[in-house]
Amino acid sequence: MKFPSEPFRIKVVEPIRRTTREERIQWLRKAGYNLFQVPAESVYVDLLTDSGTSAMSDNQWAGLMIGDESYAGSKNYFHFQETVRSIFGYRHVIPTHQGRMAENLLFSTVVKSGMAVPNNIHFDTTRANVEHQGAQALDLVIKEAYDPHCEMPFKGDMDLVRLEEAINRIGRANIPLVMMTITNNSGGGQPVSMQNIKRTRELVNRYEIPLIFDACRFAENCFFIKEREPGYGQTSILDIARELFSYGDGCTMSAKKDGLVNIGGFLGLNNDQWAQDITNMLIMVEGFPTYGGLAGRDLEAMARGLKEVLDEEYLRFRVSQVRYLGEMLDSAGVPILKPVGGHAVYLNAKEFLPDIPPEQFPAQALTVALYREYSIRGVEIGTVMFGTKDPKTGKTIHPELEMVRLAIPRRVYTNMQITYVAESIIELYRSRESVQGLTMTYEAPVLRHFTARFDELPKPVEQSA
Ligand code: P70
Repeated sequence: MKFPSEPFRIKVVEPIRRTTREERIQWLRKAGYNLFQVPAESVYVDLLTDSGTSAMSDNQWAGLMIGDESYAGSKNYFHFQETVRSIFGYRHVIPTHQGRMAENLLFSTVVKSGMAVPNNIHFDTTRANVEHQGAQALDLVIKEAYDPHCEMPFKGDMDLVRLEEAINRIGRANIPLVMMTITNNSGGGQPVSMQNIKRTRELVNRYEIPLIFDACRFAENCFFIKEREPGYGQTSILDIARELFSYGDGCTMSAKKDGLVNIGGFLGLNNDQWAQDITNMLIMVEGFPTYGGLAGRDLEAMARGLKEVLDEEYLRFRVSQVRYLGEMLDSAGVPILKPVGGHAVYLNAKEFLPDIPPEQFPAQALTVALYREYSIRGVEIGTVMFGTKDPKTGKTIHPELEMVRLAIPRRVYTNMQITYVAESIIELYRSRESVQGLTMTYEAPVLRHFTARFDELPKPVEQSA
């Protein structure tokens, strides 16, 4: 079946409300046209993120009830540790409350000012955490990743020529580690192939540089390997994951994605010295090493979620649901990034709103219109999130892609709700000249997208009138 139906049934429901357009206009004004600032209750279909928004299974909820809240040596930690070791294979398993704490602990321990960290593409918090150490975050994905029309199966692959060139230019001593984000979120949720991972390993081995995975969406990446990479069609997702992680020295993980939990993360590491230094830091800023900023029950839910996410039937539904949305939009001519990624559909705002120049934040304008007209919340992945300033001229340097990401929470929305999203966006596309550009009125020095404020500019017709 091309689009398999849901491999679960609904046991508990959470009502969602449809607000009026008038109400949403008011919320937008109050929020400074930033969707991070509107109350979630005013949203009908919330595709802001797939992070922490999953529905847990009955098995996970049952796990919460056997939470062992002992300060030290909770049984749930041991279950969690054993689960992580059996999938990821790393010796040291350090729990954190979410992904960015794993990043912060790792980078503050091994990254020093003046160094550089290559990645296929850093996501927002990863980039911010590298730069916070005074280091440079290098994005070295293959160039095809920036072409929204190129339908390669593994558009998240690292460009090995550019990686080697960067190592030679910057010097091995200034590259404490190489990261690999699976799947590549900023590039459209695109997977990385096993072959590319293997080759990256061989390359960094020659320079004795550790390879660390940003593993948030590892199960979706493994599913794509099974589906698309020759030789893996008969391999289980677990075995694919084991092979994949065997090429690395560790990982940072936000379990809020493929851990199927609402909060949680961890660091997996083989390096004893790094693990020791990080554990000492963990005790100071996060918690004792057998809970790391989480409750025992959270560790249990995470252990169970990490096993459930490997279920192939679940993954097939998951990836197909996202593809279902993508294909409906694509066949109606709505410009999206192709191929469709694992966790989200990315609208190509440059083509959706060709009359709104990058200085007027077309992707942000599109998120505003989607919410105002249809009560759907997406997130801007464009100039607001990744624009940088030229230090000499102060002018904004725009990223290559201006996108609106529609991230699908796991096991949350039915295909009928996804159909509603597709039909709404198709309708908006047909009346796209009504969408207004924006001007930014406030920005924070780092991670500005969370708190930035905007005003709407007059519509182009009004301008020329
Ligand atoms: C997302 C969230 C988090 C993330 C990630 C990768 C590849 C690390 C992290 C940090 C962030 C977000 C973005 C827009 C709206 C809401 C939330 N990604 N690495 O949705 O993990 O959040 O647990 O600290 O994607 O993609 P954590």
